[in-house]
Amino acid sequence: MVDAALRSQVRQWIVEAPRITVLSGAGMSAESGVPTFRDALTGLWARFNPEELATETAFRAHPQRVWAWYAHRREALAQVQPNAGHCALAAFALRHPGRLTLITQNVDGLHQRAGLADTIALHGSLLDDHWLDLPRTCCHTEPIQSGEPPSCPVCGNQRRPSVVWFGESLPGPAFAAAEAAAQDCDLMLVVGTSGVVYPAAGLAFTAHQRGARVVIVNPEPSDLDAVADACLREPAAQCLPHLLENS
Ligand code: BV8
Repeated sequence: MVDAALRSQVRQWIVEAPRITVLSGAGMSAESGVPTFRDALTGLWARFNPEELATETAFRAHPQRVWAWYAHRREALAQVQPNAGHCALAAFALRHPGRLTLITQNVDGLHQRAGLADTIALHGSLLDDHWLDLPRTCCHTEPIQSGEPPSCPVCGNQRRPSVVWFGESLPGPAFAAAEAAAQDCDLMLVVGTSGVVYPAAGLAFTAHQRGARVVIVNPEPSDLDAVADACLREPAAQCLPHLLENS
């Protein structure tokens, strides 16, 4: 049930906020048909935890299994489009240049496809890959040998998805920009995240501690509810257009 009065209050907070930071997670893309991170473990991968697949150790131990999981998720992305929530955020950013900073934990590129080119992508991109080990001359000169995973035909160096795996540090510049956006904002919208994964989830605490209002958009409770000034129990693609359009 939509809380229209709370939604209207949040709309007013948005109008009044000179600087808005958005922190999005997998729920942002749920209505585009992209399974949330936890849901992405179905079928062949149902028996694994994300932490058992999304790590360098898992990739080195089972390169074909891990590569196949990412290839499966990548193929699914080819069929999906940004949803009304992605588009509402991009349209708002266009109407208010420099006022909205978007930080995403998602690796699906949908915010960027909706028009938010300067999205801070904390966990990299499912659409790109790079060398697992430091590339040698042969990795640059020889054609990549196809396979699961593709590899260098001379030294055997493997390609890996350009996502941040568990146990890997986030890209320094991206996380520094995200921390600054959390520290400097007047309002943080936390959309579609369980708040389980760090250091990304910690950004909501940073915003709260710096005195920003924190608004959560999530049909379910999350680990970040404790720092929220308001929780809108609605799906992102339904809620964000109401919050952002005509403002
Ligand atoms: C780090 C890319 C420093 C990969 C991802 C041991 C060693 C090292 C670190 C750790 C450790 N133990 C713990 C840690 C920290 C670890 C961590 O947080 N673990 C968790 C599991 C406890 N973090 C790390 O490892 C990070 N690095 O700490 O580096 C370091 C380095 C070396 C040594 C020591 C320290 C790296 C974390 C990045 C992991 N990579 N993605 C891939 O995609 O395969 S994270 C991955 O999980 C996703 O990208 C996403 O960010 C995250 C899942 O979170 P959500 O986005 O919230 O998704 P989820 O499915 O959980 O929730 C969806 C939500 O949406 C739900 O609440 C649901 O209700 C809601 N929803 C559903 N529908 C809708 C909706 N909301 C709105 N509208 C809807 N329609």
